[in-house]
Amino acid sequence: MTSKLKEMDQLMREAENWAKQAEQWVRQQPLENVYVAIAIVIFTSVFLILFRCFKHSKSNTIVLAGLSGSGKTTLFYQLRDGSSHLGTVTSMEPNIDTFLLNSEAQKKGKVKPVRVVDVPGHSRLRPKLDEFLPQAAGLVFVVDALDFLPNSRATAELSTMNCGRQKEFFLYLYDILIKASVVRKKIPIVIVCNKTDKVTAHSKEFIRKQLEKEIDKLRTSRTAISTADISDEYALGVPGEPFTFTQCHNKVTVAEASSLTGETSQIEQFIRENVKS
Ligand SMILES: Nc1nc2c(ncn2[C@@H]2O[C@H](COP(=O)(O)OP(=O)(O)O)[C@@H](O)[C@H]2O)c(=O)[nH]1
Ligand SMILES: [Mg+2]
Repeated sequence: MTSKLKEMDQLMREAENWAKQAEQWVRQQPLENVYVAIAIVIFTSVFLILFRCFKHSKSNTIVLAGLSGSGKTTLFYQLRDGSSHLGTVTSMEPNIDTFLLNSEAQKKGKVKPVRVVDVPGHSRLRPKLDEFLPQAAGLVFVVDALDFLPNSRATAELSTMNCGRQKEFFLYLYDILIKASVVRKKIPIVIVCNKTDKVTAHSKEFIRKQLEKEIDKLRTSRTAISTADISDEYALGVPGEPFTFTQCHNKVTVAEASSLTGETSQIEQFIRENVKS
């Protein structure tokens, strides 16, 4: 016991010695050096504090987008409650809630809650998307894999109304991909081929290829009109090469899901990759 006390005493004395030597050294320094040292300490502290704040403010918002009827609201409830709340009506206001993913409910305290925004697909409400995109850690673009008929023969046979819907659909995705808020912040996007519980649903590979083809067409026709001078839009892909999602500055992946039956693991994985605990 006494030896421990002695050790402590010795240590204290050494520390005092060190402090005295440091004080002497500081006194010998020209005043400017001391000021510089103080400035460095203040600067570093401010930097560290800001860094911490920035780290904490990392977004946990996931935005759900896509045409109405693709299954966004069903997905929203599936992620939150693990059930589909059958019979959802067409929403006119975004559904917003912050929650633990239902599949992670038992990990309470270990995982970060996710803020999910379900933006209605109605064309009049699309500007709402611009409100939420700047805060997004990721965007889930829901595609109705049942209602997907993009090949030219089928399109030719479609009624004009359906044809318009297809066009609207491609334009919606295209407009998101060229948005400055998406490209500059490199917001990761997952294109979800939904409703795969039905056997007639198209595969994600098929949908990916068709989307790339249609976006390629839009890209050529659109850049011919605007000379890409519009400041809040970015040109897509590599000039002279057929468009693929891998050319995007942000990560664009394709996944499959059935929000009705709760097969949403690929979406949950995307969310967890982008909303870190
Ligand atoms: N078979 C099937 N139907 C679905 C699926 N997800 C949604 N639906 C149906 O598609 C319709 C539109 O869904 P909703 O979530 O309201 O779409 P939203 O307009 O994008 O919000 C509803 O009748 C849903 O029951 C799915 O994964 N499989
Ligand atoms: Mg909805």
